[in-house]
Amino acid sequence: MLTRIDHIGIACFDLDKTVEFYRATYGFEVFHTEVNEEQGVREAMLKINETSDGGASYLQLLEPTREDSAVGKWLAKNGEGVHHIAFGTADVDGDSDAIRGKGVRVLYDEPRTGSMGSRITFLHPKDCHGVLTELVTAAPPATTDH
Ligand code: V0V
Ligand code: CO
Repeated sequence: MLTRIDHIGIACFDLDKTVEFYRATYGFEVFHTEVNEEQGVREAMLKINETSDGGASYLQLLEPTREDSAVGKWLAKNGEGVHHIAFGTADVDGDSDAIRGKGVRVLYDEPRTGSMGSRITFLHPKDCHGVLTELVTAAPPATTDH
């Protein structure tokens, strides 16, 4: 079951400048940054709010690490802007299977690694009225040994 907006993915040419815009304009601070080589992105997560299912909603600012990545290709064609929307679920495997069963193309056979150790998959934008749609299951909270 999809229970929240996990994030909105925004493609940008210059991550540092875009982060600074969101800080200076809205007061949003960076919660997390990482490079995801498989996806070809350098990203910053800005937490907007916590949600009632224990998760949170973020803006995900994305700068391509290579021109032939999904975000690199999209930027070259469209310029900066909203690239995808991501729904949060506790069960990305079950929800992808159910959605695939409705005839929507799910891009990965098995979910891959996303931001902050999450597991992610994508639905083809041509099957979703022009919206590249991601499904995310957040990593379980870190446990300690004591
Ligand atoms: C492409 N199209 C889009 C789109 N990207 N439409 C809406 N939103 C987008 N973001 C349209 C494009 O205009 C074309 O339509 C058609 O799809 C085929 O696009 P293409 O330029 O030929 O590109 P493809 O087919 O090589 O790749 C498109 C897909 C690719 C969606 C398959 O971008 C992909 O695999 N995306 C999933 C991975 C991804 O986006 N990773 C970056 C975020 P016309 O012109 O034919 O009508 S990583 C992330 O979110 C992480 C790590 C996270 O959340 O944790
Ligand atoms: Co994303």
